[in-house]
Amino acid sequence: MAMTDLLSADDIKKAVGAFSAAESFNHKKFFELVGLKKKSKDEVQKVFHILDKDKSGFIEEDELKFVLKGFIEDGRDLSDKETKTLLAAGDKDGDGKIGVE
Ligand SMILES: [Ca+2]
Repeated sequence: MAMTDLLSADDIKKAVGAFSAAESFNHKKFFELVGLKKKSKDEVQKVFHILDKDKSGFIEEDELKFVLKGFIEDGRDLSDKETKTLLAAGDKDGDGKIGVE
């Protein structure tokens, strides 16, 4: 399954483009722009599984860094600072990775 089967290619472009500047990434705004907020839990889980490249069931720090590339091929890499912020926001139990919940 490709990301564009779940989300509109236009929305993905818009969302990734909105955070093209360094240190500008805001995951809440990104999920809203990309249309994920309107998706069902099931669809959000499918997106999660696309981003979980090694199929570990978790999104680890090295997968988060390239999270925008998971949405669109020419998405930029997140900076280490952005990756850490995003990890902290999504990592509810503090184990250094993000689960599907
Ligand atoms: Ca993983």
